[in-house]
Amino acid sequence: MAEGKKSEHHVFSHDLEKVIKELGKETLIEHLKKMLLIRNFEIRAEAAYLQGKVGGFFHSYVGQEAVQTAALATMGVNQWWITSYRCHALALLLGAAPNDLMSELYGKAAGIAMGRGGSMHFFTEDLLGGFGIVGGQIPIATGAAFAINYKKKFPNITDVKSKDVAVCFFGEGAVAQGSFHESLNLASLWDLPCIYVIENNEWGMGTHVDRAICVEPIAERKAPGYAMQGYTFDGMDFFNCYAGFKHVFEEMKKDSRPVLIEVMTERFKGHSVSDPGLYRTKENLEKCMERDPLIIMLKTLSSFNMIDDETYKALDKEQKDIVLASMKYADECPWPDPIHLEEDVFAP
Ligand SMILES: Cc1ncc(C[n+]2csc(CCOP(=O)(O)OP(=O)(O)O)c2C)c(N)n1
Repeated sequence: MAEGKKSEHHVFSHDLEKVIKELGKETLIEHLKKMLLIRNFEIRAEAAYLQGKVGGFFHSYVGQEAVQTAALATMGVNQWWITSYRCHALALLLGAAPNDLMSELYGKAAGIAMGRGGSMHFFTEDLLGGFGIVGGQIPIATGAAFAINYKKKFPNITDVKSKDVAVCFFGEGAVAQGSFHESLNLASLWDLPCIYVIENNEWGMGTHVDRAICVEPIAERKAPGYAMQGYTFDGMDFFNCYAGFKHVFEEMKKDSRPVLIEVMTERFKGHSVSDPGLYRTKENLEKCMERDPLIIMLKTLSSFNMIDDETYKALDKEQKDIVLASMKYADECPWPDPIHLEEDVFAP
């Protein structure tokens, strides 16, 4: 990257003791359990893929667990949520049952999309979907934020839910798309309560961010161009993300101004299950894994005497068992009847 195009990130500064005190041991353990569920789900579903039980695409969220867990911990389920094809974690966090999600991956009738959507198309009542088109979810989140304001203006409209914000996750690869820039322009122009979250894991398939995006830090430098606030969070640290999302959420409830956040994170796996990641050195990956979000969470909670290694292992096993049970469930589920194949298809 040419000189001047890259400058230092200013990571949101947080008060760890304040976050620990605010959430308390019980709630923090619940969030740790969610991160462990995501990790176990991803690892075992990928193993099932390699055994030929799962078809289609498969993009793992391993390494990025702290980001969406912290966002949900701050804003709660009742917002509009939307993300890319890397969508398993968000569905789990929004309360989808592991059995239903695993069955979807297995292509079974009991799947959350009746086995017709697969890995990239998880959804719930509040999750507007996983999206396969890079940047495709950004205008949809912008529209959801528009609906939030519209409902406030016309409260008698009964078929639109009341929410505070729309939260849109996408990779740094999507920042080069026109849909990103058009959405930010409209969101700023119309004061739409949308939180745009760039999950910068440095790689868009095999392309490094330095070869794809013209300036860094992305949010800090691009947001002012749309008269928006831009932030950088440490995506490996649940506590930093929690404090950052909380700040943004509280500000947005006051002024309804959109916000752009760049979360610095790492994916520990290839882009998808079929990517051996040959563009990345083993040393680089090992270095990134030293900042595993689960280990950071464990170490932090241990330093506040909230957990010990034995308890952590027991929690991990508990979540692993939930996932193993979901695999057994999916295995035993019937296949969908082909007669349903064309149902719910809205394209003309
Ligand atoms: C419009 C469009 N162009 C290209 C692709 C192929 N593609 C799929 S994922 C991807 C990389 C996206 O990387 P990033 O946005 O950083 O997200 P990440 O996979 O790292 O989460 C590309 C180019 C696509 N799906 N959609």
